[in-house]
Amino acid sequence: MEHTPLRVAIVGTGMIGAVHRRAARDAGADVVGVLGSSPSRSADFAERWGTASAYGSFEQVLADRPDVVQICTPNGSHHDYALRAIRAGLNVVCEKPLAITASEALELVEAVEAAGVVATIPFAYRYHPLVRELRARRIAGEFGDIHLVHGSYLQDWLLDPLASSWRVDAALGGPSRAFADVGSHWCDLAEFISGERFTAVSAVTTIAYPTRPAPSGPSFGGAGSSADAPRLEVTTEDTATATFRTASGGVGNTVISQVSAGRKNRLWVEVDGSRGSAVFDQEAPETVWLGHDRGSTILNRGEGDVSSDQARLNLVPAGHPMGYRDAFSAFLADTYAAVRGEAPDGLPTFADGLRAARIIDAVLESASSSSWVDIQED
Ligand code: INS
Repeated sequence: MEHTPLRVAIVGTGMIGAVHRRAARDAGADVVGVLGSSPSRSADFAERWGTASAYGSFEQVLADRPDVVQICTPNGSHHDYALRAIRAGLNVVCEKPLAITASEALELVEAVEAAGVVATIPFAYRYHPLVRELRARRIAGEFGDIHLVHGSYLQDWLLDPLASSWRVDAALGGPSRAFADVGSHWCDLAEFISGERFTAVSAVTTIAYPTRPAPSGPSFGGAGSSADAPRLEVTTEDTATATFRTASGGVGNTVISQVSAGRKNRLWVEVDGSRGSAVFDQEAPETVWLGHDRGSTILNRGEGDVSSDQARLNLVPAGHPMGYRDAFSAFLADTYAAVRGEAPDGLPTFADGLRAARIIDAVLESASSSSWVDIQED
């Protein structure tokens, strides 16, 4: 059915703001305005992105009454922007982490309930068709009882000791970096595919370099830095390893890093059960590995008995590669469907963002106390 396009405002013009803008258009929205870190940056991006409005302030965003506000600013500002938008009765998409503490994330969830708005978080990897295929097969019992969930999310952009950005500055990025930025994706995807719930964690974190150049450039975006820039003391982790207990008595394990040479977005989840195993690899999302009693097979997207959940997300015929951009726009399309009153299955909401914030808090607490920490439930 054709709908009148929803009016979307984008707050933040960095790398992820650009992803939101493109995906919003792919999902059929009208991107009506942009707020950057300064009026001139708003004007610059309004021209580049072809939006009608270049907002001078967040008040102007609220006054424009867009159908959805998409928040893509540094982590430390998410809570404030999201809360103001929710209290103004606007629907929100907010980047992860929702807030830099679990208690602030809980405040957002409560505000969403009070306001009755739609509020989602881009755990967009849930929208790869083969992720849905594995989830559907797990629900149908193909893998049996899940006793082990493991994998990693590895990047290398902070291997360079001169690399810096707001993400490295705890005042802007929050007390967790690698785990909040990409470990949160791993946990969400691992629980989504496996259906397991992590109940407690034992974590170790490390920092590769004690100082980095202080980030320069616009606080919403740029990764600028130089050798003679003032030094910033680094207090957030470059690596985290975490072992989890699962609700059904199994175990989970992940390795999270932003200092692993050659790794870009190596998000990888393996689920091992009593009847079979499965692997999803984000850098090769058109195939999954299946382990079974006869050995192993590679399943291509679109092949075999395609689940209805996979079929819904298969936008192009098998053999024409789909990927990150399609997953992101499918996530936004479901967000917009929810704004229109539908209830799409598997849509990541602020409740999932709170879940991630609680896991992040527990990881940091475990690492600093060298002990097992329970992950808070409702
Ligand atoms: C990654 C990736 C993730 C995003 C992270 C980023 O490169 O694009 O989807 O959430 O912030 O570091």
